[in-house]
Amino acid sequence: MKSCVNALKERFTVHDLAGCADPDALLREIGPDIRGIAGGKVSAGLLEKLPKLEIIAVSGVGYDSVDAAAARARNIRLTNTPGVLTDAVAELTIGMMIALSRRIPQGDRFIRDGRWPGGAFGNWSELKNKTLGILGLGRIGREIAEIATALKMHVIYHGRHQQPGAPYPYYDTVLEMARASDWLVVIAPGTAETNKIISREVMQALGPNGMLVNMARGTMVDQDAMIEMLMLKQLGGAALDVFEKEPAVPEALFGLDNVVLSPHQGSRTEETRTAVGDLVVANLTAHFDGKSLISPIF
Ligand code: 8YV
Repeated sequence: MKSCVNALKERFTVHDLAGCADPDALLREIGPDIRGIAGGKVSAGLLEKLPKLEIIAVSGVGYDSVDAAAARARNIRLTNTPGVLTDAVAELTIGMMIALSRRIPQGDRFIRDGRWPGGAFGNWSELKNKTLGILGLGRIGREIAEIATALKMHVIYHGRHQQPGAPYPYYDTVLEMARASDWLVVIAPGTAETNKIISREVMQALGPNGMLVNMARGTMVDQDAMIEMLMLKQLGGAALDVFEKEPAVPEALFGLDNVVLSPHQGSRTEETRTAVGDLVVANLTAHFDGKSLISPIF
């Protein structure tokens, strides 16, 4: 975000590693002096080239792009941007659900392709009275639950722990929750623990009328099994904002009419990316001013 880079430049000497032609050459030159990172992918290999690194400020809520264990081992601080993107992601989630249940992108194509005069588009399904299983009742999950409740859906959830005071039935396993769900929204952190948590078995439990919505990380779904099941109509549909190896999206998905695709844009609004950038800058500034971090992971 331009406003974030400008704000950083006011206070720090900024180098654009992601946008430069020869990152290795730049790293050799400036790596030994770098004390902070704003956003980006941070591997253990990159960390080795940055001996003076003190802080990594991730521009998003998920920090799976950072080797957090390697950073922690060196006492490097890590921050993310919780809170400021909650509403944008929740809005898009509900938008993707309505788009899939009513086939909104497909209806748009139907008209553009001149197919309407040839016959009606068809009757689809609505969200009202359906059961929505939420995997991950964190900030975003709770916001989705509230909007879904207003849309007259019945919310249930699974996560690592039952949440005291949450007004929705809790399921001990994602499999049990999938059995009870018409819709399953994935909105938990992508970690080693949640890798492929949406397995073939879970999708079978969701079933031929079940709808899968992934707003978290592509790695959390068995993507090959999902594609096969969508093709065979063993899974009713999928609304996907994230994929296993972005920006590569399997072409097998392109021809499926029970799928809605989105290019990882949950938090991509001007308002939210500005707020995310502001929080990145605020964390870095706090650190180098010797003040408490605003949103530390550690
Ligand atoms: C970011 C996200 O765009 O916050 C997250 O976890 O997925 C998105 O908001 C992404 O992490 C890239 O920075």
